[in-house]
Amino acid sequence: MIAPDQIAALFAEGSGITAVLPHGNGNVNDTYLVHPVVGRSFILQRLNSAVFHDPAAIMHNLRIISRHLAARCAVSQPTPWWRAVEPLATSSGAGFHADAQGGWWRALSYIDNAVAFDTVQSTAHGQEIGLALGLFQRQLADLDPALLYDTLPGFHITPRYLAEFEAIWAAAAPQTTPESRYCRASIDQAAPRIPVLESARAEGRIQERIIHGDPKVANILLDRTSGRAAALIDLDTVKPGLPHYDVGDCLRSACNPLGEEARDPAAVHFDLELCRAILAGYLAEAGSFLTPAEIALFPDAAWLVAVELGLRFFTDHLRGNVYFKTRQPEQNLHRALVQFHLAESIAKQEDALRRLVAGLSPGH
Ligand code: GN1
Ligand code: MG
Repeated sequence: MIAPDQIAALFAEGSGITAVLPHGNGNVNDTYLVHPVVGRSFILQRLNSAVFHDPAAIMHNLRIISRHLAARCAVSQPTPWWRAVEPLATSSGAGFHADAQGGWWRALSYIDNAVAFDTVQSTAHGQEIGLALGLFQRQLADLDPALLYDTLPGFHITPRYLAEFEAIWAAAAPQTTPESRYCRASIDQAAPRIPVLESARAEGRIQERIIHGDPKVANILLDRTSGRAAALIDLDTVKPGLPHYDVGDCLRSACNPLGEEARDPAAVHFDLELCRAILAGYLAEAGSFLTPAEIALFPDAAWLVAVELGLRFFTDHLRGNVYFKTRQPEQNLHRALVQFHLAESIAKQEDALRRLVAGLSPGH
């Protein structure tokens, strides 16, 4: 594979490179932090071409989104810590670099003095996570969706993942391990409720807005000094969609204190107090544009996105790990177990979760 050091130089405006370090734990793209001899550090990424097929569309969206966020901040800077990621061109002005092996590379501004975690560290952290998501959605609420390409058609349409899973399951060798059986049983149990959001959309009860698509804890930066929300990163899936997929993804990630790679999946649980902090932070920003009917579906969204991600991991396991990066062959099965246990924990606490959401609804 082509060394990232060679590519880094193309974005470094003629400067030499001091270091190129692997950065973060993303499951899709390869990410590096680059320190040039002269100038600011930046992020270098090789896009996963098995996932993203149109790097020019991705870079186009990124330019539109970062320009819009910067314009919103110029009119009204929401907090002193809030910043936006910007795409960086190569020294010859290109948006991305295609290497000789078909890899696509791009560079992004590095938000310095900021930090992200894989799990929520405190209720204050939870509140900032929620606030960041609400702020991001609010700042993009007036961006014309027609300006954005759909970088990943079908992303976050849960019934589509169920259909894909069933097709792969039917073609796969019989699965007999207790882990696979638990996943299969979880899916069977979840199936009747899987259309919950898509039905609400079809009936006109909820509407599309511009969403982030991947607001997991690790994609939300905090200012190191103040601990306050600094930025959302990983903007490749920003596009029109149901805000519930954002809320659900954020909750399924942030209310799971043991994390996505929990050693013991059966111990995974959904933490209601973290959920309260996250939604309080989120609604402080997003409460201004969401309707009560939208908010009432947040409990369903948390459960649904855990199921959806479980389906995606389990399907990828059955397919031979072609989408999510893995370090061990059983890793996607393990990740699926974590999400299905999380969904089970959410379902068990459903009444309390509904009361919590009702109590936080603006105007309650
Ligand atoms: C992937 O790229 P990363 O690691 O932030 C995935 C998300 C999943 C997440 C689970 C484009 O996100 O949908 O929720 O893994 N991104 C894509 O960790 O599929
Ligand atoms: Mg990503």
